[in-house]
Amino acid sequence: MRIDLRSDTVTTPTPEMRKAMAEAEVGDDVYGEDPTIRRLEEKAAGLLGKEEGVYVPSGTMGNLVAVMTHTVRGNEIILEAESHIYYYEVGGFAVAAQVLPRTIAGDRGFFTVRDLATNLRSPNLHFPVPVLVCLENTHNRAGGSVWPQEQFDAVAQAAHRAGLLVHLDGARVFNAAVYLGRPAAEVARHADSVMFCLSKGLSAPVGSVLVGTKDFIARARKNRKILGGGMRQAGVIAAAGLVALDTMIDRLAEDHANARVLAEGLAGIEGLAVDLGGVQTNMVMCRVDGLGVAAPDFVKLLTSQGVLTNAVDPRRVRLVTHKDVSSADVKRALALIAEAAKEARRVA
Ligand code: TLP
Repeated sequence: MRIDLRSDTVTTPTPEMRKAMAEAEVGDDVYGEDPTIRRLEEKAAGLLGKEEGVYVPSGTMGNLVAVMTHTVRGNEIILEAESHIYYYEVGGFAVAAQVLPRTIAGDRGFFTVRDLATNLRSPNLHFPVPVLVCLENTHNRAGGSVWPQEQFDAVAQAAHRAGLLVHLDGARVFNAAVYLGRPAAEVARHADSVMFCLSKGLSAPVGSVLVGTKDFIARARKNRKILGGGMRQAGVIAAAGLVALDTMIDRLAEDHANARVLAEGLAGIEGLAVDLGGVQTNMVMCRVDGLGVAAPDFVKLLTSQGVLTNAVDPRRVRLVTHKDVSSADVKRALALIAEAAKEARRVA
């Protein structure tokens, strides 16, 4: 049996989710008549401490709707240079929202109040108007790192003082909350809007929720419609999202514990290197250059052994734990990876 460590997006719905999906009460959500979606949106808003929510098909659409709703054409948005919105969302902010990015190089995905201040140019005829700061927690390309809460709050408050709004790409905000031992509402307290995914560690098959003020969500609904995200009787999938929020948040701690074991095991394999201090949630970034092979080649070798991973750049492989990877799978994966590393070193 293969062990799929490519992403927590590969998780499959639980039996309880499938049952809830089969029995979901539905209606036409474009008319606001799907009771299951309405329940999901309310619950999501409550958990994040915001007024309202809107269900969207994907995290990418949730982030894009947020950017479209907070900005007008020609505005500037400020993002960390390796952020998902900037790096992995096909430049949707430029295509659909027609805004310009200003990127800040972060440390483990985070930047400081000072970094923000340096990047906020004083108003000038020549400059686009900055209106939005996007933060990511946990930070994907930094390896699932969690913003220190004081730093997150300080940056968000500094953005507000400068008259900017704050959007949180909280695809994995519940992983951050579990790591910090705080409610997600507290983690996201200073964000004006938050997008989080039901379809990652929480294991629902589809969907994300964007939350914010009542007025923001009303405008976001229109932008979701523009993007074709009005999904009619989507209560059948939202039902799984409700089960995810009821049953899958606390168990993320298991994924974090498995990631820690995985990271420590990898760090002990000759030719591999892991920054153990950076492993906080369910991801491990593993440097493979010590093997003398490029990350995509090592990924191919691992795949042939039944261990699925992703290369995130020429030197790093990402491994993600989730509910369909047990602690026994982690042990087995480590043994297979150790063999593959030996083989890679032999041929290099
Ligand atoms: N991330 C995926 C890939 O796109 C890289 C993954 O496997 O990790 N924000 C963050 C921080 C994300 O990690 C992702 C997905 C998204 C947004 C987009 O979510 P979806 O895939 O639902 O569009």
